[in-house]
Amino acid sequence: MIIVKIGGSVFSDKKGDPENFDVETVRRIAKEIAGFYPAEDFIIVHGGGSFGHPEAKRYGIREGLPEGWENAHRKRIGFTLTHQAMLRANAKFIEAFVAENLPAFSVSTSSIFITENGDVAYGDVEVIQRLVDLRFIPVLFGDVSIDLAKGIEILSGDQIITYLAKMLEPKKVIFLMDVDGIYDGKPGEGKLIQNLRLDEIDGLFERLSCIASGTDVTGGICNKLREAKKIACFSEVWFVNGKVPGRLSGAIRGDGFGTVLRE
Ligand code: ATP
Ligand code: IP8
Repeated sequence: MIIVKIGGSVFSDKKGDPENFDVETVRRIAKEIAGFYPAEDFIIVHGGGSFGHPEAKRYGIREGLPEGWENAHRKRIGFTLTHQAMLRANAKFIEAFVAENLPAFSVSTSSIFITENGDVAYGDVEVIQRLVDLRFIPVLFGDVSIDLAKGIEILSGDQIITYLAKMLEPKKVIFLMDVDGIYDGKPGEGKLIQNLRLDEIDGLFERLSCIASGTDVTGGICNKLREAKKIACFSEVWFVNGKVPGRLSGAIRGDGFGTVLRE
């Protein structure tokens, strides 16, 4: 089993118009996956990109559910609208995969996961495992979540993958990004790290100014690396450029260009 995270930066321009979707890139990613399916099982998780993030920010979903009817009511509406935006992104993914003759099946993240401060506290992976057993390709997504501590939260696609990797032990997790892999500085300034060992990650946190060993890192590449550090205990982790044709196939085969993180 291979889990592929399609980052928001790959399928949309996060700084562009709301709900922009790069259908050509997603069709090409689906085509690359079709080259390995059904010999290989896949689970897809996609990020929020220009769909979930603007709504989540507008309504301050990460602040949780406040006291007082009026404020809480506005947040409930925002919670619903953020989820609907993600459902629209997800529908576009399913359409693109089905157009490449892949049995992609939408699994609504917020219906099977409950978080505690953004990390998965409960997850029902039975449906996902059975879909895979039946040769479907489950497609999950970063989403809103019911949260045990804050009432409501955002569950990032990267956090979902950590939980799935722990429960399902895939042989590989592949993060598709809009850069060639993990750099030891800002992309464009730093050097691409092609081979990364688990015991080198804490040093990288410091170099990238993420807060030391990981508990307080926020967003972006730091959050991705924090999750990757956990995933690497269960599976090989690849970071490759999803915008460049062939890079995903290379990571699936194991001879790709990008960053590979091993224990
Ligand atoms: P999302 O989490 O919304 O789905 P994503 O998976 O595409 O998005 P981001 O959180 O946007 O990923 O993180 C990837 C971005 O991190 C890249 O676009 C890159 O520009 C930026 N970045 C910053 N520092 C680094 C670094 N040292 N190595 C690699 N990428 C970096
Ligand atoms: O882009 C965020 O998921 P991510 C999902 O994987 C929402 O972090 C709803 C903003």
